Amino acid sequence: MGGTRGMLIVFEGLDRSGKSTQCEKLVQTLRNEGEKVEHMQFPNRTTPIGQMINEYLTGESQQEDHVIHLLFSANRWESAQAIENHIRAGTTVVIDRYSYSGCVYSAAKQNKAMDLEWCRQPEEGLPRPDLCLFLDLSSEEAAKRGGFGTERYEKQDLQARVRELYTEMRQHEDEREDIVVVNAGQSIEEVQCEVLKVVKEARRQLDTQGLELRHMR
Ligand code: ADP
Ligand code: FDM
Ligand code: MG
Repeated sequence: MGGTRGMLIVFEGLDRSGKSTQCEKLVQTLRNEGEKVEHMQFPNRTTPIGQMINEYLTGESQQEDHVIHLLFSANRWESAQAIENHIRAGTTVVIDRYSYSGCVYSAAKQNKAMDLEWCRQPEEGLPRPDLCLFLDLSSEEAAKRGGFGTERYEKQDLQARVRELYTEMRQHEDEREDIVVVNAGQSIEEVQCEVLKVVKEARRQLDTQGLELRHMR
């Protein structure tokens, strides 16, 4: 894979849909092909904001719903310039969760006016992924991969709403264009193979169109 700029590739999906597994594999595959690749994940729990998010997720602290939403977004903004710099320098950035998680998990709380549209606002201006691979798995199938952990959002009813909202989010024209649904119920190798095919096709399109890095709008 050549090209003048790096790609911005995001993995999304429910808990245990295989995001971390597939992120790792894609990063390795692309690196083996000689591509420069940066592997990131959100939340990035290493920054001061990320530590606040971590305490919230583990239940050590409480946050008002709007406040934690904005902290998750701020945690992406902290890395926005670094992401752009990598892409412009020809490094592909592969990210485990991004703005899509930011919107659907907050909107799933059903806190009055905090709908998808409200939740999306602070994301506007962030680097726009060239491709979002949505690893699609029912919450029942996900449950077979091990019980829920102890973090705040690992609850059946919330997960079910999150899955519906991921679908609803694809009504936004940019999201419809960027998100590719992959059946995450296949074997790890089959998912990996499909992911790679989709990534190569996106790379081809980007190269033929000479597309600049865009921003969320
Ligand atoms: P996520 O990051 O989306 O929460 P993980 O990649 O951590 O998901 O995977 C969750 C669990 O499911 C891990 O134990 C992993 O080994 C397993 N797993 C991942 N992909 C598959 C797959 N395609 N089929 C079966 N098990 C899988
Ligand atoms: N999450 C993640 C959000 O609620 N908003 C966000 O912006 C992001 C990036 O945090 F429950 C939620 C989604 C998930 C948790 O879990 C992070 P992992 O296991 O680190 O992906
Ligand atoms: Mg994970």
